[in-house]
Amino acid sequence: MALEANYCRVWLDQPGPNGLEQLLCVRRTRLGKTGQQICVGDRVQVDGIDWPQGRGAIAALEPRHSLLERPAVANCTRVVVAVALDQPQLDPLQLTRFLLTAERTGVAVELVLTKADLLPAAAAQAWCERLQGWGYGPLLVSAQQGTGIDALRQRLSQPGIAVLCGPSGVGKSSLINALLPQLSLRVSAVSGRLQRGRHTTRHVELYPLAERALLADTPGFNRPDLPVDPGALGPLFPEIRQRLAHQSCRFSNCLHRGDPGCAVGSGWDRQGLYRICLDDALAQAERVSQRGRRDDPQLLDQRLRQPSRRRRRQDDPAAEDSGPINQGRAD
Ligand SMILES: Nc1nc2c(ncn2[C@@H]2O[C@H](COP(=O)(O)OP(=O)(O)OP(=O)(O)O)[C@@H](O)[C@H]2O)c(=O)[nH]1
Ligand SMILES: [Mg+2]
Ligand SMILES: [Zn+2]
Repeated sequence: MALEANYCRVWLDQPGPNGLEQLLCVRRTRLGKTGQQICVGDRVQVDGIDWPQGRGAIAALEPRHSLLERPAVANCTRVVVAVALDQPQLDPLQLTRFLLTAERTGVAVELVLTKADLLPAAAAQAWCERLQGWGYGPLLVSAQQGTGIDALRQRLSQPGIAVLCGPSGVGKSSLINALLPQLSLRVSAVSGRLQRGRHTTRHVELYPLAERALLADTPGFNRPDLPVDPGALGPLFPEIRQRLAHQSCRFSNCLHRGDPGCAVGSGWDRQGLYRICLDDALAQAERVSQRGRRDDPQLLDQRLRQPSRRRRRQDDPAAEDSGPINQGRAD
């Protein structure tokens, strides 16, 4: 359910004596040696249980069905990307990067537009229509006014693990508070000229929303990473998937840059955003291959497989804003 310093909080399949539902568990060193990292959402086996103290030890990690890399959540069945209509302003490039991360899991992706109370209804509706063109069915919500909360509850109450992710300050924790008022999670006002969030939520945590349905609150961050392989980018855009369902490009390694014989073609809304992401992914791949040529070429393959140092530091979302690499580009 949550990782707390050296402990994992584990929800039991069946309650223990006195109806105990959760245990605070240490990780067996064996898990560490095989290099297996436990994520929130993982199914684990627990032994050495001390029922009166509510303590135990994690002995084994079960295979995962899916993994959202950042924020790290295993076995999610639905990724809900939340962005605010205003405060902070909706940035289509940033939203696209969040959607790409969500699409990479292969599970259902949903889009929620928060703070609907801050825009006139017509402007909010215009965003909905634009995002429908991207292949999503956005849900308009306002945690402040209670709009859309019942519809959101319905979407998220199916068995499984839903993850709420998105930039800091868009109101993720506020939405969970609206769904589960008894929690009263900490929220804080956006600040500065750009109305940025303040990284209020610091850890991923799962909350039971309905029978067998869990919902994760996650720390917001501003710039999700792109896939390492530029060729993997296209299929993460529903618009490209849809076009390629009817026709294929002349070359199987086509990067859909409008070359002759490309079936994706032009004139779609996110074409410019796709090109920006593609150029970033190509530049990133070039940097990796240059480093690989300088050092041991065998490292290259490994580097492609390993999460970046930046990603490994994700437990500290505040560190995220420190480097020039994180200065978001305006769309
Ligand atoms: N006007 C308006 N403000 C909202 C709404 N939902 C949340 N807010 C405000 O937005 C600010 C940020 O909300 P949080 O819930 O802390 O945002 P978050 O996405 O959890 O942020 P991080 O934990 O930093 O990722 C708070 O001041 C909330 O009161 C809404 O529907 N309308
Ligand atoms: Mg929060
Ligand atoms: Zn193509």
